[in-house]
Amino acid sequence: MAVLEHITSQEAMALENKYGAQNYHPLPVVLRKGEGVYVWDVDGNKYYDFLSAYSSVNQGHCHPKIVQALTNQAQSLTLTSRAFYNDMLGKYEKFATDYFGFDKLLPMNTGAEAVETALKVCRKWAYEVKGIETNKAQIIVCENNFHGRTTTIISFSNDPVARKNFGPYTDGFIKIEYDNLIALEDALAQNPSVAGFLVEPIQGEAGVYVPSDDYLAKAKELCETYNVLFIADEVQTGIARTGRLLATCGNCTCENKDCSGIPEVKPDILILGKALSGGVYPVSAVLANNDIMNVIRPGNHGSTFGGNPLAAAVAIAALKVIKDEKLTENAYNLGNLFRQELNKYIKTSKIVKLVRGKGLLNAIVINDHEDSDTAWKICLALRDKGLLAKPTHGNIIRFAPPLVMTEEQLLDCVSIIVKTLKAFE
Ligand code: IF1
Repeated sequence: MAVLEHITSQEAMALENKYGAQNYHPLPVVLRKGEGVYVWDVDGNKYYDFLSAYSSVNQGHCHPKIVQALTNQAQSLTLTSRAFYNDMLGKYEKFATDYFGFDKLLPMNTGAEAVETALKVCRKWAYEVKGIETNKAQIIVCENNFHGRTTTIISFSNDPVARKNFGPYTDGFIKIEYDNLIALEDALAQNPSVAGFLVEPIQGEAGVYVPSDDYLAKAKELCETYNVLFIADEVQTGIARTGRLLATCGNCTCENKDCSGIPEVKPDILILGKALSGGVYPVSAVLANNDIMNVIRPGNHGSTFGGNPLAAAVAIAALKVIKDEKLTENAYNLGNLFRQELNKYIKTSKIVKLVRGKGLLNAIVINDHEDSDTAWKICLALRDKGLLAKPTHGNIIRFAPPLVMTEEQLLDCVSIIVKTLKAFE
């Protein structure tokens, strides 16, 4: 078989199974093409994408403006490394810092790298600005967090599958319950060497767990009281996904006046990834103001690819699409509609306990124990009806379509989902 020849689903899956490391358990569907809210498999079957590459493809698959920016830039300059200046990085840094309201941006590639960067910035700030004793800085994290796959990040995960047999682990993290302000205040009061609090505004991997309305704002206040940096990991929740430009909405510039009464929170350090490129290219970033970011000096941190001109061009285009197409507002409105429609069905459902989420980051909880395979079977049935979603934690199914969906398409999807679920009652 020639490597570039058209292959069947069975062949593609067999190749990955034989030659690829087995670090994933994908839903059996082999995709070949994507456009907007749709993807197609190798046999030409069309599906609604209800995962959006874990909230990366917020702008829709292969958005023509983002792809155009990619191809234009690819024809003039792709990579210089940071040994030299390039003519795109500064433009992107100005654009993105204006867009999100911070003084400075540090460009990286993947979400995990950006989280690592934020942890390093926070620790250096702790020693050089706050005055914590060398090597004693602690960072508070939450139980059931997901921040990526590096050795330091999995050191403070409590998912045994992600962590077991990857030790020795990195020190310096204190784990507290999510959505628990008393636990946060206790940890701050008991540990004078705390440098930062790292938190997901909505816990994605934990099953789209939305905290109480005042949690983030109150947590930020506590951080201010104790002179501790509030670090928001918005890799998944950021960039319009939750019906706000950022789930913390710090200095939010979206025009959405009704944010369900949730107070705005401005993180000290903001971590972005995924949809920063619309899923076209790996682009991540850490944003902070000068009083924090200026602790980073030449040689302290870097990346061969971080800040490359291709990434810069793609990210500018991806962020423009969010505003031009009012995707924040669309996520907000369609998210409300989605939960409202699903709740009509859930009232009388025996198989689904509840739907939760914000904007177009939602999940349903299947009324079954965590290690049953019902959610997996539902996802296979959804696939057969033309909609792709993936279970998380056994009995939870995440629903996160591209934000370019129309109301008509969303209602079509609700009807597919409800019909499928009814067959499992
Ligand atoms: C995988 C979940 C999503 C993230 C937050 C950092 C990162 C992620 C809040 C790291 C990445 C991904 C990675 C993906 C599964 C996935 C995920 F199910 F695990 F929770 F999105 F929902 N911070 N999340 O969610 O970003 O280094 O991957 O670019 O397969 O591991 P990355």
